Amino acid sequence: MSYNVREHSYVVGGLGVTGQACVRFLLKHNANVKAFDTRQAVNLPDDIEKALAGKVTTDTLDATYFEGIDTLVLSPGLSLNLAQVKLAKQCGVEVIGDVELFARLNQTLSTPKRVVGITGSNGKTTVTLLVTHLLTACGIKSIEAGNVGRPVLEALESDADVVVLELSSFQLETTSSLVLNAASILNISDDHLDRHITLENYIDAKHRIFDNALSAVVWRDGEFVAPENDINAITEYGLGESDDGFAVSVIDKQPYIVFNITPVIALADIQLAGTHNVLNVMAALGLCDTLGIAPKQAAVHLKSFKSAPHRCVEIANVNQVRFIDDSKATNVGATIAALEGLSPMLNGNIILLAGGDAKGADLQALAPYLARCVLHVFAFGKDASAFKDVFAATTLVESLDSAVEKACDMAKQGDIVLLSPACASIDMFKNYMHRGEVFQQAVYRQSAVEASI
Ligand code: UMA
Ligand code: ADP
Repeated sequence: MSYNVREHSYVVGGLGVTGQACVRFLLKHNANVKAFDTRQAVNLPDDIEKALAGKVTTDTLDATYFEGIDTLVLSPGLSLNLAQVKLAKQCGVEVIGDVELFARLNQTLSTPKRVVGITGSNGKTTVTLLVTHLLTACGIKSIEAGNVGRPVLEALESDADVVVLELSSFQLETTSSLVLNAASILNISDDHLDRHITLENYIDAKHRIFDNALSAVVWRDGEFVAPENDINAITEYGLGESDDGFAVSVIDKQPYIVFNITPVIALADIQLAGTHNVLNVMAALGLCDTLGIAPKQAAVHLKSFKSAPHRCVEIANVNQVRFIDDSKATNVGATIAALEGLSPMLNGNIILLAGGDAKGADLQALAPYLARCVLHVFAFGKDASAFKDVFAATTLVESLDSAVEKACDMAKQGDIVLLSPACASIDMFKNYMHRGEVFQQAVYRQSAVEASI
């Protein structure tokens, strides 16, 4: 396949991390580029400011803007329903994302990079980092990219042989020819319904990952995660028993992950907490297997994997009350996983701190899990009141600081104070990292007060 950026004229839509990486890449390869951003004030680094001098528009666009342009590279944060995008299409401009650009350019390389694609509502970053770690530890040059934070065009220019690509539904919407050596939809639960409107649209976007996939790794018990197109090589995994693929079997009274009946690793030797992480490990081992690394060989390196922050991490233990930062739980599915994962080791109750922007999701699915192990919810942010509708023992608070203070007053020995908001952070914080840091500071302040009493 031939694709040469010099033969095209581009508009880059949106100048965040993705847009900036696209501009850098396209200019470096002598393409014709201009850009728009829907925000009146965009903070651009000096190199982009200089390179695009006079070529950044933040005003309304009209058809003359797209004269001589054949491709709009759209950032994932911008909806396909945006007026600027509709206008581009009316002007005959093709709308793609940076992942599609990567896909086309990768096929022009003399040795295309092998690519693993990972999507799902939860666990994408964990599995992406895990696969990268395991492949690297087994001697394969690998790099993580995509939604995990590194724009994919940077990975194209790296010396890695394998790109492990975390793909959001937004990135998949603008991708059509990505050839993946292995692909997986880890799970599906309500998320991003403010953009996709229906669960069906969200699922359709996720399933684009399988369009040109050579093999798939599929959670046996997951809803909506199996490919609907013809993919010959499928590896299944799940927490039950099975003779095929990955399963959990009890051997000498100890539960093990097994692959085609052969023991791979004892669950007790997996340091990542919670049953959802057992599934993540199986998905990662399955993806590595499709690249020629046998599960047993990869599993040896699980213990040197360091989990990313803000994902069910204990940040303090004060007077036998554990404080857990799960700020990355930005949807209902992730909070359910945290409650399910933590309840087996509970000696008391969970006090849950939650809230923010629910992104149009129905919180009702949380109700049975809250009823099972949660003593009280302190809810904050835009959709705080929705928690009251699903759990009576909910108090609305003004801030996360206040939630921590009230939770500390209530907590007894053996309890867990869990920040697992089930919502996006953007209404009150810069991002989920910022929310996690505010939580940590509030906990440390509070524990200093308690220590001085
Ligand atoms: N924005 C505008 N107008 C513009 C451009 C952006 O209002 O013209 C707003 C968007 O609506 C959004 C924000 O700015 O609120 C960022 O959008 P963006 O497209 O510029 O985002 P990038 O900085 O390019 O970062 C994107 C991913 N962000 C989104 O999809 C929102 C990053 O994933 C990803 O790491 C990065 O590309 C590199 O591939 C972040 C994310 O939150 C972690 N992803 C969502 C999630 O995981 O739930 C999908
Ligand atoms: P993503 O990149 O899809 O947001 P992360 O690995 O960053 O996924 O984890 C996000 C949140 O989801 C965390 O709160 C984490 O504890 C939870 N989580 C991780 N893996 C799973 C899974 N397989 N099922 C449900 N929740 C999960």
